[in-house]
Amino acid sequence: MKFATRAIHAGIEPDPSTGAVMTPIYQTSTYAQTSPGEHKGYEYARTQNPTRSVLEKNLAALENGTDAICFSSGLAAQDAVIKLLSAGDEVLAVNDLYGGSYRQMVRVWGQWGLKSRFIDMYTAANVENEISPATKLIWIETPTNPMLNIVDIAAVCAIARKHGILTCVDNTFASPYLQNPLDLGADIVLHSATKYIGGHSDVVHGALIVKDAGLAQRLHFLQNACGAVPGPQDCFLILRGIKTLHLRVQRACENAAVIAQYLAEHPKVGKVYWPGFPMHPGHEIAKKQMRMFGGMVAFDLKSNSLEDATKVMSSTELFTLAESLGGVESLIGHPASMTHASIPREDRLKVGLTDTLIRLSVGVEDVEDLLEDLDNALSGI
Ligand code: P1T
Repeated sequence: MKFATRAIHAGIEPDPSTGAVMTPIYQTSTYAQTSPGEHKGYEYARTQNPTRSVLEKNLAALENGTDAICFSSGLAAQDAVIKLLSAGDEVLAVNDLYGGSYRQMVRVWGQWGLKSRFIDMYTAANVENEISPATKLIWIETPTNPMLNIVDIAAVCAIARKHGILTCVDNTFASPYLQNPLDLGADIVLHSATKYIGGHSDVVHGALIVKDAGLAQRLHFLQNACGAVPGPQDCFLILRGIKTLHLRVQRACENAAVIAQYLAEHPKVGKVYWPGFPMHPGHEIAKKQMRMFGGMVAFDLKSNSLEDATKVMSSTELFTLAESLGGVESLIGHPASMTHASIPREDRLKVGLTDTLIRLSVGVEDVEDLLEDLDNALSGI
């Protein structure tokens, strides 16, 4: 089955008890047993919920995996992956990533004796040089948040495999429609389904997808033992969002391409970050591993003035100033003070994340209106 068909049908059957075509919201915390241990496969809703089970089957199919394990947020999903490790182990993570992912690794897991090192992964060979005997997990995010750098998933995962190191790819910025890391050799795919997968900015949700039975079993255990599970209503909303994932992401990518080009030609705009530009250092790899180049664009102003950047971010009308991304509506954000404020300034600057960088999550509105909105905002500085 092709992607669009899988998005709508994979794992989804009419409800066995009523024939309901749309998966019902099983709003229950427990299930009746006929005698102790005799039940219909469902015992307690932290462990299993039918709405969640349908979503997990669907997500596994979208990432070409065998199992998906859903969580109450993307960061709860990350928390479960890191719990596969032990004190003294080391995570090698890409040096440009969501600020909350960094914060959890450093400020939470650091206290439990886990070391995280943030390295340049844009040349795969560099990863091999950085591996130490303690390295047990390689953490890839691609495209990265917010600089839109590209990591060669196949090359880095091949290196990791040679050294017996687990790999996790945060595929949030691409979505399963654009990129499927398990096919490229990754062990675990992570999504903040809050973003493109949900697609409507109305739910916080996370998921892990794997294709190894042992890994699936360990992650299912952690999901149940630690308990950061999503509620059935949230699972329903994510299932509903997925039905249009391919249409939404396709349009967001088309709009982002037009906007990136417009920004690159604007006299007041400095550097524009978007992997679809042929001169982007990761362009060839992006072409190889992604279906399109994504709906995220970041840029600096030529003036590098915080006052100007603030004015632009405060004066758009269709682009709402807000954290998050991947919804149908366009958002504008200031990584230095919002999504990446928990990363030390000197580390942000090392990867080019300036105090004035502006990030766009391009939605699926009419691109002419989006261009006019940006044009109005830029003409005010
Ligand atoms: O917010 P949550 O569902 O817990 O997901 C965290 C997360 C994980 N990975 C990536 C790449 C992310 O971008 C995020 C969340 N990011 C934002 C809220 C943001 O505006 O960048």
